[in-house]
Amino acid sequence: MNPAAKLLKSLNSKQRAYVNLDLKAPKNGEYMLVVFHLIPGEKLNILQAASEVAAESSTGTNFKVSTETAFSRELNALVYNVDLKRNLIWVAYPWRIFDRGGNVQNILTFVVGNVLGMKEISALKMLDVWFPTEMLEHYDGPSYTLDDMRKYLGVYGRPILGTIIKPKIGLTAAEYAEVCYDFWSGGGDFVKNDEPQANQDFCDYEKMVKFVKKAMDKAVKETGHKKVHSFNVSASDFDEMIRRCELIRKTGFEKGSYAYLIDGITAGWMAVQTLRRKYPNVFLHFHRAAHGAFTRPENPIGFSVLVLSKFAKLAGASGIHTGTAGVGKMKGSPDEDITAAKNILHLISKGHFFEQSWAQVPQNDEQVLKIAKEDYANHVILNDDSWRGMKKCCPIISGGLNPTKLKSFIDIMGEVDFITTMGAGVHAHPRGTYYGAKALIQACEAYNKGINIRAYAKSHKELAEAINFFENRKETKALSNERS
Ligand code: CAP
Ligand code: MG
Repeated sequence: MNPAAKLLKSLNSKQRAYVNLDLKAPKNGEYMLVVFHLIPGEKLNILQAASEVAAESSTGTNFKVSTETAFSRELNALVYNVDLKRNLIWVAYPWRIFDRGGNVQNILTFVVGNVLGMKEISALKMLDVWFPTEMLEHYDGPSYTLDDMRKYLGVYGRPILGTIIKPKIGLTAAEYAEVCYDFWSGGGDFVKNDEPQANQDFCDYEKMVKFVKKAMDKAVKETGHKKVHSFNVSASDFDEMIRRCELIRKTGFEKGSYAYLIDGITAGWMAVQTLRRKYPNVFLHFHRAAHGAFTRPENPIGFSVLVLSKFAKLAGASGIHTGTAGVGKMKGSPDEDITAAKNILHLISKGHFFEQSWAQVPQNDEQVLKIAKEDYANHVILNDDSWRGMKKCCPIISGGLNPTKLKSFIDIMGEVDFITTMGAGVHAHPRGTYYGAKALIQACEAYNKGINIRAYAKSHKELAEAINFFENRKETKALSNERS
């Protein structure tokens, strides 16, 4: 028997309606499942606090109300397991309580809304969430993916190598585009606006877009390689966000050469889903600025990087920043960041507590798979996995990285299917952005050839300078303008 069962007697009648430690088959497809770390507040025991969380995050409030009905009680979230030693609770949410039409914002308002502010808890952090196959088909999931970007760029077998233009803000539109050109001509694939870049008076948005196009055209012509720019379209309201998207689209960027970046937490989930639905053929880049308030390991109240990343995938992000597992400048760990990265990348992957299958056709549904196999008329279905499951969501690895750290991260990640963006790691190179890009490319070449970067640096000057600077903090001679 569940050791928490002895606490059942301590529940009042309202609380009892939100607990079922004998719930049969929580994975029967009816429920979205959640694990919280919970420390009770207000002298409650963990089961009392857990039932209050289940109530407030589904149908209830702090007292049993006379207006509830037999049907409304069917919609109660249910605490179905408790780990007294680790202060963990498992809650099953009948997912029919959520707004129809694939609305992610609504789910979050339920499960990490009021409950984070309740007096009945002193710690409440959502550590993992599990979506049943039956629920997945109601949510968009990613449309334009890293695979599409790879095809456009012709880049395989290595990470997409990117930068963020620095200083974070303060360059004019022309200066901004110059730095883009330097990075792309140095061999980089992908440039992003920084998360606060918008339409500041010293860097007019329209001019920035136009100059970036010129810089991209020049770099593509000179290098013979396609390039991508991720434009921050976060704005004061949806009309302005769409205006920026349309402006980019109408400046002549070909499909695949631009992405839309959204500050998903400060701009909000409606903005994320609006972009996913209006522009399914554009890479949707979810920047997670402000996520630390919820996800930092030392924060007792909030949710994990894994939970944020899974909801971003459900909402249709093509990629989301998942952290550098502590290799870079931000707080993080392999357990947090790599778990999140792998979980959104693969069709089936382990989380902290659940194994998530993003398949929409249950793997054992032979009948459907047989029909699909025989469905020659629509062979395209078999080539496009989206009918079978949610497409991959790309981990975007950024924050304090530089060429000397690339291998350390890849070794922890164990694979190269991600985008990495390095800001200072490129623009702080002693000889500037162009050489910083070259050093990044060389570090990746060294990795792919299985050569230690110090050995590789013996015949690659830009990498040697990067190692000197970033590892030994040895400033080399003043910036030289001539390009070797
Ligand atoms: C990185 C960055 C990114 C962070 C976000 C910055 O710049 O542009 O926004 O990576 O963190 O502004 O810090 P640097 P995360 O490369 O110069 O650090 O990816 O963890 O969400
Ligand atoms: Mg940034």
